[in-house]
This record gives sequence, C-alpha cells and structure tokens, in this order.
Amino acid sequence: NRKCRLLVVGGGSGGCTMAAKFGKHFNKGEIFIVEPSDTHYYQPLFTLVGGGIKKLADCGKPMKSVLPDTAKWIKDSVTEFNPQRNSVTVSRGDEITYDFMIVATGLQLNYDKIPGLVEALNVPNTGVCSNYSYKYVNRTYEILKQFKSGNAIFTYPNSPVKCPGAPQKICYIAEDFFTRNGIRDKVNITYNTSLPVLFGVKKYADALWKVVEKRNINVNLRCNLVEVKHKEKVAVFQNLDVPEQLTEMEYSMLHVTPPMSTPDSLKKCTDLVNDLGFVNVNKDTLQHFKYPNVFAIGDCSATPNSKTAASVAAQSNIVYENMKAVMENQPLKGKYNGYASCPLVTGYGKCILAEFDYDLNPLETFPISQDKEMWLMYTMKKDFMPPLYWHLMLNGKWNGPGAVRDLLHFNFSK
Ligand code: FAD
Ligand code: UQ1
Repeated sequence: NRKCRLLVVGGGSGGCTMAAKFGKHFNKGEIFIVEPSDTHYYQPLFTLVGGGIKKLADCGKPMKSVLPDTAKWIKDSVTEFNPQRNSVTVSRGDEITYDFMIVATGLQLNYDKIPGLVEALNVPNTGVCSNYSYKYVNRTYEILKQFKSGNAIFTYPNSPVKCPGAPQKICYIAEDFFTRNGIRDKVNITYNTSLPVLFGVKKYADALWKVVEKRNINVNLRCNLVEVKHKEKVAVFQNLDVPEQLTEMEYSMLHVTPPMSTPDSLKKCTDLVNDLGFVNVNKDTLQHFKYPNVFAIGDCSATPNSKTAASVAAQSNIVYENMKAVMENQPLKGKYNGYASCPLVTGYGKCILAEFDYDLNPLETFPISQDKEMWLMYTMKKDFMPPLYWHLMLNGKWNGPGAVRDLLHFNFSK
C-alpha cells in the first residue's frame, strides 16, 4: 500500500484543493496526501485575529474533516524527495512511490533566523508578537489591549513571504485601534520593510502612501530586522543598501513577519528546486521543467506571482487541466496569468482590494476602481471569503474570481 497513482505533498490550501479536484478522477485510495498537521488553518483570517476581530478558533478545522475522503491521508512529513525514482520518503522511514506528484508544501516560517526572536515570542510580556503563526497570533491582540505608550514597530523581512500585504495590514489595524482607544497621540508607529517599495503594484502603492501619510505612520524602506533584545526592548535593523549600518530602535510593541523559505526537505532536493529553493515549474503551465509528472501549486512554487490563497485558487484549475492532459497524453493548454489578490485591510471596516497579474498590472474583479478603502471589501474579506474557502475552494469548486470578473466586465467572448 505504499504505492499510489497521485501523491499530494501538503494538505494546506493547495494540496487539499487539488486532492478534492482529482477525487472524481481516481478510485478511492489511489490518491495519497502526506500532511503532518492535525489542524488545517485558514491563514488569511490570522490578520483579523491579531486585530481582535476574529478568534483563532474561527480559523481552524480538524485536518481530517477537510481532506477529501476519496484520498488516503498519511499523517507524516516528507523528509526526502527522490523524483528520479518517482518516490518520497516520510519521517517514519517509509518510501512512497507515485505516478504523478503535486508539491504543495507552502512556506516554512524561519523565526530562528533572527537572533533573540524565538525567545522574545515565547516569554510573556515582551511586547513581541507575530500574526504569521497560530502559535503567536493571539499575542498581537493581547499586546494591543495592554498598550499604553511608546513605539509600535511592524516589520517585513528580507525574503519572499506569503501574502506580502499582511505585514502592513496589522500596522493599519493597530493604528486604528489606538485611535479608537484614545491613545494615538502616545504612540509612534513605524513600518520597517526590507522592500524598496511600500507595495509592488503602483496603483495600490500610491493609495497606501496616502494612507500612511494621512495617519502619520513612519515608513522605512530597505530596513531589515536582524536582532531582538527583548530584555532591553530593543530591535536592531540593518540598512540593506548600506549593510554595515545598524540602527537600534526601542519598542513597546514589535510585530514581526519572519523570514520564510520552502521547507528544508524540499530545499535540499536540488533536482526539484531552483537556486532559491522553490519548485522549478513553468510559470504558465505549472509543470515541472525536468519531471513532466510533477506539478507545484501555491507558495512553494517558483512562479513569480505574489504568494496568496487567491493565487492558489486561480492556479488550481490550471494544474488540474494540465495534469489531466499529461495523464491523457494531450497537449497542455492551461496558462496561469499570475493572478494574485491581497485584501489590504486598512482599519476596522476598511479595505483596499488589490488584484493583479504577473506583470503587476491591476486585474480587478469589480467594475469600480479598487484603489479605494471600502467597507464592502472588508466585509468580503471578513464574512464572505471564509465560507467560500471552506465550502467551495477546499472542495475543488473555486477557481478564483476570473469567471466573476468576466461577467462583471461583460467579457463574454471567451
Ligand atoms: P499552505 O496552505 O501553507 O499549506 C502547506 C501545507 O504543507 C501545510 O499544511 C504544511 O503542514 C504542509 N507541509 C509542509 N512541509 C511538509 C512536508 N515536508 N511534508 C508534508 N507536508 C508538508 N492569502 C490570500 O489570498 N489573502 C489573504 O488575505 C491572505 N492573508 C494572509 C495572512 C497571513 C497572516 C498569512 C500567514 C497568510 C495569508 N495568506 C493570504 C496567504 C495564504 O494563506 C497562502 O498563500 C496559502 O495558504 C498557500 O497555500 P499552500 O497550499 O501553498 O500552503
Ligand atoms: C480569493 O479568491 C481568495 O481565495 C479563496 C482569497 O483568499 C482568501 C481572497 O482573499 C480573495 C480576495 C479572493 C478573490 C475573490 C474575489 C471574489 C474577488
């Protein structure tokens, strides 16, 4: 029983969605999913948990309840990929062979890459928090509630990240929280980002610069967190353009977005990944360059899109169509346009819905210009997206908003 037709590595957004899509294609038990976690988290809600708008319990469901029952769940992690042998090895030591494989491991959070950070996140009352992990996200709202005065600092690391808007969303939510609680004049708010821009798409970056100016948020570009000294409540930042230049900043609150990479087991399989450790697939077809029976979906793939669940939705049908074509010896027709979406929550009840493609051109669903802060987009993020995720996407029935976009823009020609 250590042999399957389709192996899915990872039971997160991408893996679960793909296993569901292929469910009707294979007999029961012919699909294996390797996934070590007991709980499947809908990570986009973590931002709202940090802001006290949702509870952590709202974000997770038992893994068993979301993985399709047509697939066999192997509760373990892949420790070695052996694509030359069409197999993987799991931590218990078993080897699993496959005819086809979808790699969907997502990203690993490397909190340990920043000296002092792990300790600061594990000791109470340090003022250090991080929305990115279920382990630390509850600290964010705790700290907001206890905050009295001083510097609140928000960081963006020097690595690719998932949801590149999330590091600043919590900054805006915090600013709004302090304003509503009457202590805004006692707080200095700073967003320190390793990037040379506030956001990668000009249309939304222009809108966000207006937000930070209006709300008196300091932004430092090319500014990278390199150490946390929690006993002194000091964070050390490096100027990435002048690497020897280090600046110490005192904080009362420090929200950290950790450096990220693909998981170590994947990174070390140089046959499968590029120099940065991402699965080396064709950006249009999502098929592996060297192994035609291997595809990647989601955050672990080398495609140059922004890593979001919305991208996973848009990729899912491309992977499905193209992998089916490989199975049937047909030409690959599906082409991913790089669609990504980032609901930039700018406060309680406000959100700018960024949507764009590989070329960083806006690709908006609604027939109104989306560079405005809107209550509608906030409601969509908070109340409409979670059920869409749990009931449609994870059952393989949501391919992103492309069809809705065509309908609302009267693009009936396709
Ligand atoms: P994941 O969903 O992370 O799943 C990867 C799975 O692989 C995990 O379950 C993991 O346990 C498993 N795995 C890892 N290593 C192994 C291994 N060796 N063997 C077996 N299994 C393994 N996206 C949006 O679209 N909109 C948003 O507003 C948004 N906000 C976000 C806010 C935050 C704070 C965060 C953290 C993310 C946000 N995202 C958002 C991003 C979104 O959650 C991810 O892009 C999406 O989940 C990626 O799906 P994935 O399947 O690639 O990875
Ligand atoms: C989306 O499809 C998606 O995936 C489920 C998200 O992930 C949480 C999103 O945040 C967004 C905005 C979309 C896009 C959907 C619409 C209706 C614009």
